[in-house]
Amino acid sequence: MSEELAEVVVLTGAGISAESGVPTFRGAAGLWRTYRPEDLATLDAFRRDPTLVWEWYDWRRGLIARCAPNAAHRTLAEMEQTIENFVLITQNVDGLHQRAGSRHVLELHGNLWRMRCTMEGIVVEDYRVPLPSIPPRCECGALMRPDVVWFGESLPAEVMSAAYAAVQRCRLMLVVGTSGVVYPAAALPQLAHQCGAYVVEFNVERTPLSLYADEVILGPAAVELPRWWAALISSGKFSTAS
Ligand code: BJW
Repeated sequence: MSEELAEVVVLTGAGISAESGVPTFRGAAGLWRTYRPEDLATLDAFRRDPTLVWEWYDWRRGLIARCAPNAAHRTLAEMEQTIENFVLITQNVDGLHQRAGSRHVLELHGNLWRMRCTMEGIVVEDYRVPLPSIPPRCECGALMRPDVVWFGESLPAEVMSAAYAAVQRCRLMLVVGTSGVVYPAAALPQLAHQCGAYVVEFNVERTPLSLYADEVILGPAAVELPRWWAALISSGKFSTAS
């Protein structure tokens, strides 16, 4: 592997799953056009109406269960196999990176295929669609909640510190399909830029993160990311035999 690619970090957002059929949050067809985040994606909302919140998550789980990973997810899985020091950080909760074959994924905002006991904190995986009863309850009788990070909640500390460490030492950062407005995830590309990494953004439009990008590649991630990776391999800068 060439020295330039010694440390590669990728940050993904909802846009990478758009061509799989998973709705993004913002933009014309985004979830937040139809649903208010304060009604569905905060702890207060859950305390007020856990049934409503779970119905929404159950609907999303059903939708995502019918979606398959696309060429961009598969490209990142291939990159993980090929690049020795490769770190994939995602804001997505859909699990499509893992279904594409990525083994090590730093999930900043959790995963909607897991639920957590509101009393004991026990986390369980649950792939049932639809859920047999809403809201689901733990064996201890307490309410379960989706194991995701809502607005106003802290991101998992260990995941966040692993992400910061990787970003600070990386030489190349790819930023794929995120609007770059949700913090602290949105601060990572700027940090990479400040630490001297080469930052490449993939999005269908420019974002606030474009300021920190050395290259902005406009177009659908499922087309542009595989194309970029194929060009890199064929440029000879990078050998898959390494
Ligand atoms: C394509 C494409 C294609 C389309 N190809 N591209 C600093 C400044 C301001 C505010 C804050 C701040 N620090 C913290 C805050 C508050 C808040 C925040 O950021 N608010 C802003 C929105 C104003 N942050 C938080 O509350 C976070 N917690 C926190 O900071 O804790 C610390 C703390 C705790 C207690 C007290 C005090 C401090 C938590 C944030 C949690 C976000 N949760 C969600 C929901 C997850 C669960 C679920 O899914 O239900 O995470 S919100 C939602 O946004 C989801 C996403 O992961 C996240 C980011 O969205 P993303 O991925 O960027 O998607 P979109 O839709 O926004 O963009 C899609 C992009 O794709 C677009 O650019 C398209 O153009 C592009 N695209 N098709 C390529 N085919």
